[in-house]
Amino acid sequence: MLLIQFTGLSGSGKTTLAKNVEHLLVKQGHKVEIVDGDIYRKTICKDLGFSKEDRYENVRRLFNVGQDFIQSKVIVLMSVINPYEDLRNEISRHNFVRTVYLDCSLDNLIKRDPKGLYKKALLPDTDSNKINNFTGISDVYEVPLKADLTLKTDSEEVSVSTHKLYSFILENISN
Ligand code: GGZ
Repeated sequence: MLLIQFTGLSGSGKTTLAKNVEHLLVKQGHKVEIVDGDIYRKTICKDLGFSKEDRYENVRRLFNVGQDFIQSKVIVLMSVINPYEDLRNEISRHNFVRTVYLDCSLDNLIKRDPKGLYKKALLPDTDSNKINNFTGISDVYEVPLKADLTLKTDSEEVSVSTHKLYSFILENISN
């Protein structure tokens, strides 16, 4: 049983790494489910925004979804920003949970900005374009104090982070 709770800023590589390790694990015959905040926010979490209360509710709902998959021996990759230390600790009290921190500097994220979200948080074209409460810019991100694995996604190749995560998962799967 294993549920990985990712934590990291928007654009830090959560979805990419989750998809890469999913591919490797499935090739080895494992069952894997990615529980991605960006996707579930369009379905069971579509009533939620980005206030502290809503983020707590979002992460808790996704954790519940993840727990259902865990029962059927699926490795769960919970791909969410997950910005609060308290909530991460609440989740990591379960013995099948591991916390993986994707550490990428804000400078780098602002430079990369593939979806243009940082621009909309910092320098929107119009007021109506502005993203408020954007994690790392106008909302808090609490750096994890005790992640089980930290991946420096701004200084190492994607393939290196992928293999570190893959090895970590294989070491941590239990029945
Ligand atoms: C942070 C936001 C925001 C704000 C929209 N703050 O990188 P993405 O775009 O594709 O994924 C991010 C996603 C964050 O949802 P989570 O469910 O992971 O957040 S949390 O764990 O804090 O509940 C980002 C996009 O939504 N997005 N507005 N204001 N990210």
